[in-house]
Amino acid sequence: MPATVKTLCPYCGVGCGLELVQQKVRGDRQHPSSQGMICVKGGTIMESVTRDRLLYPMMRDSLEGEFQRVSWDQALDRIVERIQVVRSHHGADGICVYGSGQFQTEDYYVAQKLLKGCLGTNNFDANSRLCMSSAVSGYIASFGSDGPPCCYDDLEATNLAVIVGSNTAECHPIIFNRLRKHHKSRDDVRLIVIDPRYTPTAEAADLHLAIAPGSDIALFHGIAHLLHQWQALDHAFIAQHTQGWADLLTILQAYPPPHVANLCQISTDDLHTAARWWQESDRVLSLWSMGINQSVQGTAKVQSLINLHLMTGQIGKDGAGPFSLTGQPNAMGGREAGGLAHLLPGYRLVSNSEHRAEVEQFWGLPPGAISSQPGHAIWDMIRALEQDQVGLFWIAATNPAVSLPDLDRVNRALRRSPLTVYQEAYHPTETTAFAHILLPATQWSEKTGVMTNSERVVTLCPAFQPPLGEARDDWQIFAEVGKRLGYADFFPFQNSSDVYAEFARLTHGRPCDQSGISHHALTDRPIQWPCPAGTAPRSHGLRLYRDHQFPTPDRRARFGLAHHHGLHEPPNSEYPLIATTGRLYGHWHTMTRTGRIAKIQKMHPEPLLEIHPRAAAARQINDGDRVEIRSRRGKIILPAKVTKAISPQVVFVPMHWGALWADNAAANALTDPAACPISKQPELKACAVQVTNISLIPARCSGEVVASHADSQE
Ligand SMILES: Nc1nc2c(c(=O)[nH]1)N[C@H]1C(S)=C(S)[C@@H](COP(=O)(O)OP(=O)(O)OC[C@H]3O[C@@H](n4cnc5c(=O)[nH]c(N)nc54)[C@H](O)[C@@H]3O)O[C@H]1N2
Ligand SMILES: Nc1nc2c(c(=O)[nH]1)N[C@H]1C(S)=C(S)[C@@H](COP(=O)(O)OP(=O)(O)OC[C@H]3O[C@@H](n4cnc5c(=O)[nH]c(N)nc54)[C@H](O)[C@@H]3O)O[C@H]1N2
Ligand code: SF4
Ligand SMILES: [Mo]
Repeated sequence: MPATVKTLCPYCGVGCGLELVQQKVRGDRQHPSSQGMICVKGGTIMESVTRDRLLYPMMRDSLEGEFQRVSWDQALDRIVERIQVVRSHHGADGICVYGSGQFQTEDYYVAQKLLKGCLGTNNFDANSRLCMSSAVSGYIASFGSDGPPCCYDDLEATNLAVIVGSNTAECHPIIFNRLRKHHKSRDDVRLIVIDPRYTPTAEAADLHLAIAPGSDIALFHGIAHLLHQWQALDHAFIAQHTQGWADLLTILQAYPPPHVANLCQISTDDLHTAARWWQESDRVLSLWSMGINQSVQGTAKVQSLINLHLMTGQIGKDGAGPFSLTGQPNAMGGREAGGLAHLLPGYRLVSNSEHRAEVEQFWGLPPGAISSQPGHAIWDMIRALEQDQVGLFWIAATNPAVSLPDLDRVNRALRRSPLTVYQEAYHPTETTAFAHILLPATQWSEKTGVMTNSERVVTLCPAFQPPLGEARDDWQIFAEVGKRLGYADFFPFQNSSDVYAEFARLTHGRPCDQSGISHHALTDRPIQWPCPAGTAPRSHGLRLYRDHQFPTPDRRARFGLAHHHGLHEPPNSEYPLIATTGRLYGHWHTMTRTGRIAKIQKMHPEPLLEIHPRAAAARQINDGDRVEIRSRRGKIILPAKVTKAISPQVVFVPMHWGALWADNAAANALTDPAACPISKQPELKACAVQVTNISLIPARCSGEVVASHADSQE
């Protein structure tokens, strides 16, 4: 390993620069996004990277069989043979690939070329479907293109930060640090947090709106209603740069303050305060993540928030704008590379014939080679598995047996797959149980590639230690399969730098233009896009839409025109509480890394259920009692944490603990796969549940009693 290595933290979308000196991690002070700061996850990353790794390809004939070590040739031949059979018998749409925002951009790009180009199926989706998909569709619907318009310098330039459905303090800690420092140091800066839970983020707020889950659209429309009533709008901006205002105005009439206060379960005073602060602030920055995106109205929520910025001209200037906080380290790069079933590289759409033609020409494919049908989003893949329409299911860099909603149904669907390939870094994970072929992947630190963070800054992550065992880079595996299928000309890459160079050329002229970026240029410093070839690269401070020209046909932004619908599964007498799910500061997703780090295990030793004292008292639940949480789809058993940090009608379950880490604790045993019809992002933030204290049941016969209790509820 070289003496000092500069790279990017492979956890969250903040994208902090790391510096490794003799295997020790510290923040890279020169990185523009993080300025030397890191959190506990970045600081402990080196402790997990070599533990419990998948080292060799392995295969088995059935899910009941034992895995046998095989050579790469054997594994790849089996996959190639299968692809050929599926193509000739069912057509290429019988092949489904499910990837991840933890890929590097090069991995994503090569997979798109293989699937959407060579094979002619758009059935490539990623876990970003569960994460950023509503932000993508909201940006596209409002602005004409994906792309967060803001940058982190806005955190220090704003007068009012509105954090919506984001526990920034725990999930994007370094963004939160930058914002909190600015907030503390200035009297003219305010912070509003909108979240049903009183999170560590909410603790820092001047105003916390503990709205009822799923009521965000009502709140945004309520604020808009007041801004209109107070004549606090930017009429010039509305007239020159937007479309749909008259229709929105009609909708807003239906959201007078008392009605909104009732829908959101907040006081009209608090609603007035929020609107007043928006009116009084020169520069309003909104920051959002899963509390908005993971909803049956995800796209409409994003658009309703953007509406507020459009009607007050709060976009395209320092310290202002709607800013989605990206979850995974390279979900942004995935979007740029076209890594969802309806996208093509360079922020292009499968449904757009010009976009398809551009990509076909660039890849040297005949016209019509790229299918005009958007591929299966992940839940469509699950449905296709249920209907035996999938001949090959290929999962990479995600752990769907923990992270997808309605796990019981997912597990049954996965069992139907005739051949599942699982391309992973660790062994085992919960998903290993559903695989026939395991392919060992190199991960961060062992492969070179780029990642783009939430503010569009692209950072090079170099390999600084050798691959373990026989692990290969994800992009190499996809390229090798392409070559063996007879597409060698399409994969001429010697290394990932070649891959990136080709991808960067394909972004030329697009909103995410990075044709001026290369691995070589990134060895000096990170570069923010847009960066067209021939322009001077900048590492930070770029904002989109400064000229108020939006990438729609008439250059105008669109107002979102949706009413508040509420939850897909409202509470009732049988399931009276809303379970929401999310994250804790130390753990990362399904714990494949953080579960192996002692410091983090100590921080969060076990799963838990957060429940309000009133809801607990009504069920005779004391702190630490074992409780059963049951939804229409499944049940789990967790120790109760009785806390006022949550609304009485809501309980919170962390998403982290899958079957390998705790018995009966997976949040997704409960969750609802119902999804936003536009973004197809599921409602992971709310499902109706009942909660019962089972610690009163004597331990020695609890299993039996739990079972009979279960029966009586059905
Ligand atoms: N520590 C840690 N950090 C992470 C991750 C991790 O696993 N661990 N994962 C990364 C990834 S991929 C992602 S996507 C991000 C997620 O980052 P966040 O979105 O900040 O995290 P969550 O905990 O999923 O959910 C955020 C908040 O939404 C609130 N919420 C629930 N329902 C509603 C609602 O109806 N309206 C509103 N306004 N709020 C609601 C929840 O109470 C919760 O506090 O974090 C990233 N960073
Ligand atoms: N209930 C509920 N469910 C949720 C959420 C929620 O808030 N609530 N959030 C959703 C969101 S936003 C997300 S992003 C997902 C996250 O859920 P998952 O996608 O399941 O996330 P991880 O556990 O991070 O899984 C990533 C896997 O990739 C492996 N890996 C790491 N690097 C590499 C690599 O370079 N190559 C390969 N091949 N493998 C690698 C890791 O070992 C790990 O097993 O969960 C979603 N599910
Ligand atoms: S804030 Fe995110 S990117 Fe930064 S060190 Fe922590 S996990 Fe890594
Ligand atoms: Mo995410």
